[in-house]
Amino acid sequence: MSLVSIAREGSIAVVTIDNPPVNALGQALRQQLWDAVAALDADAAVQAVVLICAGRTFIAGADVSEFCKPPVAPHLPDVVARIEAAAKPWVAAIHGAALGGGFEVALGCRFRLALDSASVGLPEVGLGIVPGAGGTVRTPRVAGVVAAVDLVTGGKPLRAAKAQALGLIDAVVSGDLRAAAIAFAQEAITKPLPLPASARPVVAQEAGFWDEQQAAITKLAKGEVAPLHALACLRKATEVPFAEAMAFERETFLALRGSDQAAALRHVFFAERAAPRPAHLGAAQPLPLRAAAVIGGGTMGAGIAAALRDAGLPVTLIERDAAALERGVTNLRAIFDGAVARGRLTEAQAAERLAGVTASTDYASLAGADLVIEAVFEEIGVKRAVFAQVAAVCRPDAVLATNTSYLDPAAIAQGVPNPARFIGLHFFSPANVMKLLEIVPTPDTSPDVLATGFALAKTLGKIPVQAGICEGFIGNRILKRYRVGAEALVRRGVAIAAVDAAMRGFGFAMGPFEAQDLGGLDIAFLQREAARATGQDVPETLGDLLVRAGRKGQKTGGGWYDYAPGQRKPQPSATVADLLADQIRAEGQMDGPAIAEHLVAEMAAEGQAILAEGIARQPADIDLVEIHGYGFPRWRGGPMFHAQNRAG
Ligand code: 3H9
Repeated sequence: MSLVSIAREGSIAVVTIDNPPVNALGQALRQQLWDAVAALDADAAVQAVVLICAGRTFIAGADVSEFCKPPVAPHLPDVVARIEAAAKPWVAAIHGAALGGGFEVALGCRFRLALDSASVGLPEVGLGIVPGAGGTVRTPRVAGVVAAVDLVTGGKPLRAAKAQALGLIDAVVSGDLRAAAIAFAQEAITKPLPLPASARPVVAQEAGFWDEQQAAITKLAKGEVAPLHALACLRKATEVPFAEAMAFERETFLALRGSDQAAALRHVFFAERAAPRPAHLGAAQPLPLRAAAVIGGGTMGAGIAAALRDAGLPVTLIERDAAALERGVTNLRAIFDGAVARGRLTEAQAAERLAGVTASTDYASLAGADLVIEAVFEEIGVKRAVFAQVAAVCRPDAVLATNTSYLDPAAIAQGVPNPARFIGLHFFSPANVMKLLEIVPTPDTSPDVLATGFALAKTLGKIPVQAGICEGFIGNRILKRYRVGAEALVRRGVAIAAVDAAMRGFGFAMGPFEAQDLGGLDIAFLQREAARATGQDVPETLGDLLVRAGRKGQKTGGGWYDYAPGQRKPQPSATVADLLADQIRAEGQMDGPAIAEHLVAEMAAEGQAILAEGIARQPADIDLVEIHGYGFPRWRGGPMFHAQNRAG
């Protein structure tokens, strides 16, 4: 099959790659590119070559699905070298994204031209590898060492204008990219050519620069190894000749490609891409979402409203009275102000986001909404009363969603006319930041409404995972098991701080007890109390003992730990040791890795139960929930992937 075609515009050849969906550099494409260079070198009528791609993007990188197989020639570094050494200058014409191997091909071209909407980058560290076709060796020669360190170790793509300012792109154009690239090439051949990237000098840095970078990256990486290897490759590129640095990069790339971390990150890469389009949705068609509404302006409701506004949807915010509404708008304003303070939004953008919110205490303002998301107090009577009012004013086809995290959405939907349009949409706090959206259909939810939940996730830039109905759905159910497991270790005599340190050592930002202190112990306590009040047998937890003693976490000055006033650093607590003393048996210690493996195995065991009950559809969904909702280290692949790998 032909993935590469060649056309002529006078003395300029236009090489077009057409390898949907993202022009990834599989073996066949590499071979055809190699052959194209040879053919054009041999063609005396050609003076320059434009390399352009069909479809949605320039080359998005190496074909990641080939990474679990042995490499087959021609290898990408050789293809890039072949383009760089071509007898005629090549001009990369970039639209969409030039990523990884795609950008490395562009760096092999003598010139790079990009549409103003395009981006370029070296995201390989996100896949647990380093660039393997010269990215770490050519980038510092083209853009300088500091920019190269950012691009390669951070993995974040740059917009065309920024890339041009750094020298990574020669020209940014708008409109007809092909015509602009041909004109650029025609002009370029009238002037002396710049040196190829490999022949450009690179400025060596002081050892102190590399030490500083290493310290900063180690802190951020929390056990992820690729960014540090990427730094080592960049350092090498400044210290040894080009060919030697290329050999070092290749060796590092191949070693990492076969590593556990890379396998885990590939698993997450493909799981994330499969998540928005689960096969079982079949031909179901999402309903149009033009206007949304949120009931409740607390932390969750305001966060959801902000997420909807960030996606450009007009939002109606409903609260029960003027004072509550005022608080809701204040919460929303605080979110946008925070984004301004962090440089994410301009003042004008923040004002525009807020202006798109219609705040009201009158349910009648929901008449035009396509989607209403309820985020009120977690009490079934309150929620049912809300939906009675919502249903009375909304269009009969408006999608009605509850953001409940523990209640049964089917029970909340009781009494709602046309329950086929009812669904659970469980956001995670802060809802405008956290990527996970658990989608919980009831037995009555129609396929189109389910598809609408997935479409909403895409609009909001979130990762959707479908969950069945059980207490806590997927994520909070596993969280409960994790916490029970952590408490069981403490009862066996493992120090609270040792459990937290072990989970940080595994790659979590926080351990289970520190996290509870931050979020507050009282919410889960109240849930257990409510269950006890209905006669359920809910054993007393260690957390219950702390809450009963007034220790609800950081907000009360202490929970599992003590906190000095105004400080967030947890200090082991003598009070807690006293409170829990008669619950703790001194059965011996476990080391950090053993603690972490034990608790992750607990999560995976709950995950297995969840799968067996049909609450989750596949193990990868559970991994996505844990990674995007609960801080499970991405480079470990999620609890199910981790458990499966250890088992076999
Ligand atoms: C690399 O380049 C290593 C080199 O340095 C060294 C080599 C020696 N491979 O994301 P989407 C599939 S490492 C295979 O939904 P969008 C994806 O699975 C690579 N498949 O599209 C999906 O398949 P399906 C460095 C890939 O428009 C379909 O394409 N590059 C690859 O939202 C659509 O994907 C990267 O890490 C791939 N490289 O976003 C870039 N990429 O339809 C990774 C995508 O069957 N890619 N697929 O589910 C991206 O970031 C986005 O795909 C992109 C488009 C922004 C390009």
